[in-house]
Amino acid sequence: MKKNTYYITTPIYYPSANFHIGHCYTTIIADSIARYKRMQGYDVCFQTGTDEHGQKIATRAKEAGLDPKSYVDNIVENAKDLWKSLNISYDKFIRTTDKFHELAVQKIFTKLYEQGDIYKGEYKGLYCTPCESFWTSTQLIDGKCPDCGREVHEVKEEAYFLKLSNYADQLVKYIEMHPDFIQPESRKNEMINNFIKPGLEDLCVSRTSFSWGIQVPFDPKHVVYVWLDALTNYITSLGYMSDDDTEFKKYWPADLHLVGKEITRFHTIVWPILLMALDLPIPKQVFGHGWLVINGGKISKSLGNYKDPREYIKEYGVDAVRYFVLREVPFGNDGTFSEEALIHRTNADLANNLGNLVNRTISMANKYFDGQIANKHEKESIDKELFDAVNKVNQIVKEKMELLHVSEALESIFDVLRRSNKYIDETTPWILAKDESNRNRLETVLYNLLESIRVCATLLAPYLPDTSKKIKEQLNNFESSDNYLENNHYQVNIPTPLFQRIDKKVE
Ligand code: ME8
Repeated sequence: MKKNTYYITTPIYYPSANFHIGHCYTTIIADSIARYKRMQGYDVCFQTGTDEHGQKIATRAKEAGLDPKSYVDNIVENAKDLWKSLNISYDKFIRTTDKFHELAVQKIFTKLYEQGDIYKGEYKGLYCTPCESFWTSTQLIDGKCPDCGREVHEVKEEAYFLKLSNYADQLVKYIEMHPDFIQPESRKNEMINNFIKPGLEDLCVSRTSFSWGIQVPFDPKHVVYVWLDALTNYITSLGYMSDDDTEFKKYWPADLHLVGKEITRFHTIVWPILLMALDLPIPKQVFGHGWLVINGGKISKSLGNYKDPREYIKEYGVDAVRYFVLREVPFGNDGTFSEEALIHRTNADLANNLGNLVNRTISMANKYFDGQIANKHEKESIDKELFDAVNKVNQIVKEKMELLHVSEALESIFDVLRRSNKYIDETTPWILAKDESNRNRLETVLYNLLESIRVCATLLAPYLPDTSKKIKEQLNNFESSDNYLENNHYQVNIPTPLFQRIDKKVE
């Protein structure tokens, strides 16, 4: 049977400096969604990558005394290592310096030129180099770039333009007919009211003032504007405009482009218009999430106000970092990253709630039954609430994940863990253990707890893959049903703590 496909992407990040926790944020969320969809049986293509051309990279490379390609090679290697240490399960990693991408971009540019969607003119205007964005004077805020607040400078050059204006009506119609296309809702209104309705100016899509980019094939003093180069990554990686477009036919249109809010504009205006001009289907959804901020400000490569995320992984464990990022910020909003908050979350949820539950239950199974537990079916009414919680949670997770409410999906699993800890307090196994006549009830109680832990571990796999695996190893049970089973059987291992409590004070 043919499986349903699911194509999910992160932005392709600028390798202008090593990545920070903000890049990890998007990538970890995308990874959890990709893993969740795989668990649901989808044929998933999860793509990330790097956006390597443009003036900003060229300048950085020069400052570092390297040619641009060697400069980005180092950063890409570092990024791949970071993704490995975060257990990011991407299927594809595209670099815009990949030859197949460069060739496809040239073909796309030529096609759009030949059919009249791209034309030659003169560009006079304002440019923000860090954002690689053009602005009109009315779009500036206090004379500065409205995205990053930095200086813009005037540029004047012969350039090619993409006729965005030709497609504005079609775009508005598309957005109105497809309410899920731009999410969350607030961003959709912002796009329509602030950008599309006031009128779309044609977009400058080539530059002549620097050479680190993809050459316009029929006019080689021009390089393709970095955003046109970058956006098309989502289709070139699948073989669009190449000899083998099997994957393109299989996975396109994308199900989800996950992006930060500041680049929603490119993904919901420029990108669909490019696709309309190419006569290709529009992605099903663009989700523009909020930012992780540090001390009230955006974490920024150019401000350098951050630590290498691997330091947190080394100190607190990969799943502590994944959990924090997934759980702390309601998806769509901004959230604050701090080491203190990371420690707090790890202690409260991972060490106390999850870790203690697993440790206490497996210890008791060993202590009272040499680790061998079967269901003795000696139920009591007090069990009902736990059963209900365990049997409902997969449905809750499913509903939350369909809305991309990842934080709430995780919360619902942790509610069951909390409920299970409460069940230990209610059933007091250590008191049951004192009386031989309670033996079957005691075994039933431990069985119920092991089933709850197993179901939660199964559901946690997309978010905390290492921890999920460790729990299943400790349970010595890899049954993947996400419901309470009546006749499972356990021969548990000796428990080892999943998370250590962290007592460190952060300055
Ligand atoms: O914009 N909080 O690359 P970029 C949350 N190359 N997410 C953050 C973040 C933060 N503090 N900082 C960065 C580009 N991100 C282009 C993209 S796509 C065709 C081209 C994440 O390196 C977030 O996803 O500046 C944001 O959109 C992206 O990194 C920007 O990465």
